[in-house]
Amino acid sequence: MPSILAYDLGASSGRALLGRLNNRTIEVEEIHRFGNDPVAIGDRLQWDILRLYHDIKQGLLKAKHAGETPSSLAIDSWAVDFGFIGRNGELLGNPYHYRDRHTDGVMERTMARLTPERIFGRTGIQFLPFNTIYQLAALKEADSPLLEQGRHFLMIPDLLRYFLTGEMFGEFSNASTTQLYNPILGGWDADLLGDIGVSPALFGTVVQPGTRVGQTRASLTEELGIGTIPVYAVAEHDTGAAVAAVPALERDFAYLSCGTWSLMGTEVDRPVMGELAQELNFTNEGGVNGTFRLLKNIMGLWILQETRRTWENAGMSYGFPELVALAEQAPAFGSFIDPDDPMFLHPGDMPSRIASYCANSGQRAPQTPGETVRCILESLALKYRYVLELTERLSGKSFSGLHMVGGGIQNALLCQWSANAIGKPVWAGPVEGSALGNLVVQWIAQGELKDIWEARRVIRESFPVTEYEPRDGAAWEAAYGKFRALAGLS
Ligand code: ADP
Ligand code: LRH
Repeated sequence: MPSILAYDLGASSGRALLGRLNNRTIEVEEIHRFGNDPVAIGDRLQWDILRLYHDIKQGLLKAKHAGETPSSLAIDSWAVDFGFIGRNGELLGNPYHYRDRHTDGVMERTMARLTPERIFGRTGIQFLPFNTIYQLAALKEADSPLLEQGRHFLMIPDLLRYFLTGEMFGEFSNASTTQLYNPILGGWDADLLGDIGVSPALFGTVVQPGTRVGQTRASLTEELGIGTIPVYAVAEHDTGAAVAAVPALERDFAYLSCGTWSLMGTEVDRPVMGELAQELNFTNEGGVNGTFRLLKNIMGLWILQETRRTWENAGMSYGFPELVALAEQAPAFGSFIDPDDPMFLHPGDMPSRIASYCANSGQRAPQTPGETVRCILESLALKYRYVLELTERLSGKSFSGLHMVGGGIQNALLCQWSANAIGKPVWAGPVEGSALGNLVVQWIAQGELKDIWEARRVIRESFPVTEYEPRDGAAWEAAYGKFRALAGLS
């Protein structure tokens, strides 16, 4: 059985997985893992896009050295970010990181001018300050040469795919995250683009997940000494890929894609675009098979990543397992933060920000690394409960437990505390949700798997799922009340 190749690029790291479908069992081999470190230059924070392309080529070389000739490949990545191609076919500038401060205040100004009803009513997408629409509006306000000289807008996976194939296509799941894609009209929203003064001519064809969109170009195959490989568009939004891989056997399931971000919600057949969805700031991101992800972003393990980086810069180096062990030894329910407070969005000294949050809310600030990490993880688990309750309210569904996928499930303490907080079981697995979702969409496109439900069954049979039963109900119930009051969550 030939192998296929999936590249999954998260905001903190990327990996290349070779997958093989053997008698309804998926076998995977991670052939390349690489850091994805953004680079700050002056006031700007940018992605090192050429390094990411270099690592994609490294994945192809490692496959070759392992004696593998993948019969197809696809890329998924984090959402919302993009680059422009100029009239000579070359990339103009380095793509900005969505945490760059050039969008500060832009969402508020754009909402005031266009009205939230118009933006949400045309897209069904939640208001996040870094959505592509506000990044483009920021470039417009700053009179960026990119908008004058750009000829084609490509999102990150589309851009890397363009480097590989020379072909330019957008993809539905990732396009939906821009807040410029209209799911009712089924295309880019030219009126919204007009509202922010950006030409719709920059935006090209959007294909559905599972479309073949070219093959590796001759210059690349010659450079690497490999054969030509067909290239697919999958659910190129990593969260879309992760949800495709949730090993749920029932239709109405709740998921938490747990990595740099925590994305929690449920899958729906049609976008939920009413007043309540807008008021609760839920989103309807495009998925596979015409489905939508009704979900909410939660700031996630980003806060822990930045905490770790802050300590590392100060000469204290901790691995994630070590931080989890310190948290476990610290006293329970010392202090809480609302992880989604905007003060935690941008890179920086998270331990100090947590201390300020606690001071401002009349709490004792965590004093030790263990107390700090415990505060982050308990607060996340409590926020999961809050968002799960909102998801039930909005969708009218009732969930018997929560599926968790992604790198964050290696943190067994977080999984257990999530179960405790929601008072329901957590089913954790698989870790490499996005890469697996990427693989199965390629197999569906090639007729190797029937549809997404067969894919989920095969994933369920191929990878272990760890069940965490809820514990300490009364203590977590009391903590939830305190957390909600502190965070002002009615
Ligand atoms: P992304 O794809 O968004 O870059 P991942 O899905 O790779 O993120 O998840 C990264 C997160 O997983 C880290 O922030 C960290 O909190 C957690 N993590 C990774 N490895 C471990 C580990 N061995 N123990 C506990 N947590 C871990
Ligand atoms: C997770 C993710 C998330 C987006 C964010 C920008 O990696 O794609 O779904 O909101 O990055």
